[in-house]
Amino acid sequence: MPKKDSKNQKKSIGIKETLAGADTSLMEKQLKEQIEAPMVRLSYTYAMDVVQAKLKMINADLTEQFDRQVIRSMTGRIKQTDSIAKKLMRKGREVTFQAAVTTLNNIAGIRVFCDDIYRVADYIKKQKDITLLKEKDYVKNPKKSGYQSIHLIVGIPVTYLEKTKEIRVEIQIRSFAMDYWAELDNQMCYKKNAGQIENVERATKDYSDVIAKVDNQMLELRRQIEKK
Ligand code: 0O2
Repeated sequence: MPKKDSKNQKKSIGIKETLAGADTSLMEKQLKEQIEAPMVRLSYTYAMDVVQAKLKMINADLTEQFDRQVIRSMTGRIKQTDSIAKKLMRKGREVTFQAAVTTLNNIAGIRVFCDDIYRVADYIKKQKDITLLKEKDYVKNPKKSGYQSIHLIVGIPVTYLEKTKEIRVEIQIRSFAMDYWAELDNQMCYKKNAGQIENVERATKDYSDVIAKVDNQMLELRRQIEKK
């Protein structure tokens, strides 16, 4: 059975298998050396810290307004080199540092968990000290897999040795239920053959629709309570 989209091909693509003829181990080695260089990592960490600090301020603001924690929690990570290499290959790019930093939007990534995802997304977009570079609404337009989240790619200026670069950070905004779904979907992609079990694939897509429906109903309930 064909895989549902490129995300599902993740584990099946081996770095060495895909770049036939190219000196893949040398490319991987160079990518690793450059992407894991202390200043590069520090730049991504810094950009991520700035965004997380901003999100904490947004949450404080929303908490004051709505008398509850609107952002329930958040996590951040820098994408592992191995995962960067695989993603570059999935996108048909060269496995180089240059290709990674110019084409990948989520080397630095933050996940925000909340029920009122549009309110949080709108708040982030209103911030004058954060540049919004790209927005993807996978809630209004879920992926073929059933994946749902709002993605905001923001740019953070980072200055080092008098040179300023814009570092991109991907903010994924989703409910806990959507996150539970995404994790399950990921596990399905990574587990050998799991994606080929037809009922598993259909069930995950169906559950994503159920989750969206329940998320909306709960939020509607929340709004009614807040109006009182
Ligand atoms: P990981 O393991 O999370 O790091 P683009 O921004 O358009 O250049 P990109 O980044 O491929 O290209 O865009 P896309 O499709 O929006 O995917 C970005 C991230 O969203 C992915 O990062 C996943 O975290 C998540 N995602 C997208 N589609 C799916 C899906 O079908 N299932 C699950 N579980 N997550 C998904 P990475 O780097 O692919 O993976």
